[in-house]
Amino acid sequence: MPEQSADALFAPFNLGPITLANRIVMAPLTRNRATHGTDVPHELNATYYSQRATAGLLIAEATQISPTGKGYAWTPGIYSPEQVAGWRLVTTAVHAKGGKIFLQLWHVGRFSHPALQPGGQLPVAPSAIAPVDQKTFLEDGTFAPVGTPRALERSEIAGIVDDYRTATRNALDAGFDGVEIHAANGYLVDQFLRDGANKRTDDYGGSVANRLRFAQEVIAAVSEIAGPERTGIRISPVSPASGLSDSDPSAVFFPLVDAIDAAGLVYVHVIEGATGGPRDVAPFDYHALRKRFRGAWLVNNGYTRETAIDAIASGYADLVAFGKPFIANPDLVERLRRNAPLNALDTEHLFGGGAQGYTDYPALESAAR
Ligand code: 8OZ
Repeated sequence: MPEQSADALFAPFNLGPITLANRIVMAPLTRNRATHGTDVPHELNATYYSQRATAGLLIAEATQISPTGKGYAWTPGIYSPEQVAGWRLVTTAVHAKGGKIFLQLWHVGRFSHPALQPGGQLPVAPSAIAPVDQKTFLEDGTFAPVGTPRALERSEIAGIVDDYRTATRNALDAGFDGVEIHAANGYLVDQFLRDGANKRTDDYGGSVANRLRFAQEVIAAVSEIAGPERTGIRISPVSPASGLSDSDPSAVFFPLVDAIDAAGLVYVHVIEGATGGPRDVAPFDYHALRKRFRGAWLVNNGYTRETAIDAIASGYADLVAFGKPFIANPDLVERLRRNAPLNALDTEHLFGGGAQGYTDYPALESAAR
């Protein structure tokens, strides 16, 4: 491939009302470094994100919209005034460096544990079906099986949709440029979509149209507050993440993307293959999916400099998200520009802890010393 086509990756992009400096996006990455006990973001988190502000867009890590939306120790929330103030530190630091940042809105559904839930209650889900052989980790640092959730009463669902609305308002108050609905990786929205996790007999389960209902209500609620032009969504059509199963992903995700298109969301963020794993885990026609959406197409999973350039230059994608490379390389954009070597990932300090393996990765100049 001629080197000049690399320019495609570094060209600005208009994402709704905001202009991104380049096509490189920092994927949302769970790091479990919020304040213990309150799930409030703090200065260290602001440093981490601002170090990476040269990304065209940062998508801040999955953030629970309510106490019941939590499934792991020390993940941040966006439902208390203290959390909003903590996130404001992050957005202010990123904006000071000229960056743009969205917040990923998260409800884990069944992927939780009573010890992480208010009042030690069971986690909630579309149906009382446990994920297969899944563990999470608790605030005492131990791992525990996620167990069987409680099926939501139909009358409870509108309250959760309302929590998305409130969380969106809070995210905007905190200074985010927009929000991403987390509909991927086996969490609550994904659980409603899949026939392996959703066995409801009311109008939220059964037919594809019914299984899409919750996602569509969340999309409507979030975009009512943020505007569709500041609302994106992340999906993972074939990822077996969190032990999720589904008999026919195309039957769900083609009409879902049609609904996202009709709602006018600004981007679809698609994880191709198994999240953080093999891209070829199951066949799926991503190009056909892409053709159904008129907005920006953001792709993710195992992209390299070469495959990212190709995805943009060929016109398949508008934006490419990088996960692990952004953890280890705060200046990933500059490294990709120069085709410079990347730092190795410190896998010991991914989840929880302090600055080590978080804000201490060297940028190019200091790496060269
Ligand atoms: C890794 C560990 C915990 C959570 C996801 C939010 O997969 C996550 C997550 C990833 O979307």
